[in-house]
Formats: sequence, C-alpha cells, structure tokens
Amino acid sequence: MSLHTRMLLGFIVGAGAGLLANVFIGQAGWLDGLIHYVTDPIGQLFLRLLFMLVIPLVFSALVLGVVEIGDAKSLGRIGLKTLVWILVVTAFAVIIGMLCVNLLQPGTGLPQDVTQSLLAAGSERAADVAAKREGVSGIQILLNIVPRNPVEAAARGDLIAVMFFALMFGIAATVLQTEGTRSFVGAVQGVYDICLKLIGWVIELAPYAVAALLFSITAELGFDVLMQLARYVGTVLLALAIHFFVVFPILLKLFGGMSPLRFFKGAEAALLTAFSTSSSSATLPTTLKVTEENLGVPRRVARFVCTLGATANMNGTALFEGITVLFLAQFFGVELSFVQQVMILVMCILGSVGAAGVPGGSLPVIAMILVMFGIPPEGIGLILGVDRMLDMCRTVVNVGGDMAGSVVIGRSESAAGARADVAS
Ligand code: DAS
Repeated sequence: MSLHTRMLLGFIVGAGAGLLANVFIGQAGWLDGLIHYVTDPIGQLFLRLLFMLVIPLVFSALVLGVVEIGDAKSLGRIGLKTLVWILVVTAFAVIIGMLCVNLLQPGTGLPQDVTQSLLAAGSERAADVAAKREGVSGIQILLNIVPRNPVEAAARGDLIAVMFFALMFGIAATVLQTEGTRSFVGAVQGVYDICLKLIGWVIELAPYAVAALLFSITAELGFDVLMQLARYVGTVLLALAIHFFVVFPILLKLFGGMSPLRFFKGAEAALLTAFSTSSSSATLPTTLKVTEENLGVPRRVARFVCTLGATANMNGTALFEGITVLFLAQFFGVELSFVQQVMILVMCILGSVGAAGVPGGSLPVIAMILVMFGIPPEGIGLILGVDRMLDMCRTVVNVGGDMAGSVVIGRSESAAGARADVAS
C-alpha cells in the first residue's frame, strides 16, 4: 500500500475515531487516558523525530545551495540570475500565501476558550518561546538573527540564526576554495544525503502519527476542526493556483518569451511526475529532459538551474510554509505582529531552500518555525492528515518554478550571447 494511501487511511481512521470519541469527551476517564498515554505520545514522538532533523538538514542544504551557486565560476552570470530568480519568485510565492491566509482567515472561528486551552496544552517550549518573546523590540529581533554562538543557537532551536550562520559559512567556503574547504563541502553533502534518508524513514511513520494526532484533536474539538482543515486546504490550493497559473505565465510572457500554453504543454511530463511522486529530486531526470527537449533551454542553463532548483528553489513549499504557520497561529489564537510576519516571510524563503526535495521535506522546517513564534508544533498533526495531497500540489509548483526559471534565464543568456556576437 502506497504512502499516499496509508496517510489517507490514517486520516480517516484518526478523524473518524476522534469524532466518535468526541461524544464521550469529558465523560469517560478512559478516553482522557487514551489521549494522554497513547495518542499524544505517538504524536510527540513523530514531532521529535522531525525536530531532530531540522538543524543538520537546514545547515547542510543552505551551505550546499550557496556553494553550488558560487562554485559555478564559469556559470557565474547564470548563478547570479538563478539566485535572483530564487529569492524574488519565492518571495512572491510566500507573499501570495500570506495575503491569502490573512484575507481568508481559515484558522479563526474556534471559541476563544478553546484556542486558549489548546495553546496552554501545546508543547511547553512553545509557551516558553512566547513568554521570552514578550517585549523584544523589532531592532532586537533583527539583531538576534546574528548568533553570538551558532552552537547555542542550534541548541535552542533558533532556526533563523542557524540559517544566517549557514549562509555565511557557504559564502566563505565558496570564496576560499581550498583543499580543506572542498573536503568540508563533501562532508556537508554527506550530511545532507543522510538527512534525506532519515526524512524518508520518518515520513514512513507519518500515517500512524496522522491517526494519533488527528484522533486527539478531533476527540477534543469534534467536527468543527475538520471544517477548519477544509478551509486551510482551500487556502493553500488557491494560493498555489494563483502562483502557478498567474505569476509563472506573467514571468514567462514578460521575460521568457514563451506562451504559457506552450510552457505547460512542454512541461506536462515533469509536472505529472512531480504530482505523483511528491518529490522534486525524484522528478529531476524528467525535469531536465523536458526542459531541454520540449522547452528548448540550453543544456548548461537547464542542468544548473533545474539541479540547484530541485533542492533550493521551492516556490510551492515556501508558499505552503507561510500559510501553514499563519493558519496555525490563527488556530491557536497566537497574535503575530507585522515585524514577526516579515520574519516568517524571510524564514519561509530560507526554509524552502533548506527543505528537502522529498515527500514531506518541508515538515521539519515548519515545526521549528512554529516553536520559534510560540505556536504549538502539535498543529503539524492537524495538517499531516492532508499533507500528502498538498505535497503533491506544492511539488508541482516547485518543479514548475524550476522550469520557468530555466526558460527565463535561458532566454536571458541567449540574448546576452547575441549581444556579445554583435559587439564582436
Ligand atoms: N515534497 C517536497 C518536494 O519534493 C516539497 C515539500 O515537502 O514541501 O518539492
């Protein structure tokens, strides 16, 4: 039975049993015991496994992303254009997602006392972070991006400080290019590959975590929570559709010299592979083939942009991270200031670079961002049940963004080549 099917089954069993148990909630001691001693610990175990991977995954992914762009000395211009494409288009994606979730408010609607009790029941770390955050000024929040001690920042789960350190490390490793730095980067590649394997193992446990976490939350909240989940799914799909069918066509028309119809037709095989595998990395061979053969992108551009993009350019994931963090903030009644939402925007851009191109690759990063802003990470259990379907859709947007970027950069390079010929 495929992971998709097992996740769906976990969702149905967990939610169904939870709805039944909701009838007895508060009246049967056995139910509270079941939640407290069985389903919650299973959910916490899964979350801990995700947390365990965040720091090594994000550090290695960011270092490698910077090195791959910087290494391309011969592709210097392409590397710079790729970096600009990743940062600008991913920022667009997160902004679209955050606008949709702020406008549609899919996470609101639960009674205040319920959200407060959920927040109080959430991981103590979330409450701690929320308490520490009180009264920290905007300037201090920005200063805190630079870690005094990167190991201590990693130990306390300060993800953005770890991201900053990883970016600086990658830049220095690229500039140095010594024997030592090259073997270090090789070791970092090994760490990243190991993290991918570990995520694969952890995601295999997701169906059981879905059933357990969904049982707990539906037993507590009943049918209402499933309605909020439906609104969340609708918000994610709407935002992904806007980015995929509006932003990409505009960028292709304006800068790629390609009609959206020709793009989607040429990219079809890769998009369908992305949808069925939920993995940008697994789709990469197909992405490369259709980008060169169907979209006419020069090989050196397609290889660089699509290969780097498969791990570092994830528009769909960044958009999904932004929506999920804000949705769960609404759900748990956690107020986020504008400065904090800007921080979340930055973290989602970097987090998507740090996410792995495998099924559920973005979940570890989301868990860490949630805790950083005092939002109970148990909320991941709520979205886990629908994550597979959303993962399929966001991976399509991720791969679409890699191919669209290749078309735009390929055209820019051809124009630059033509200008050089004319000049010579
Ligand atoms: N499934 C990941 C990918 O391969 C994205 C994610 O998990 O968000 O693109």
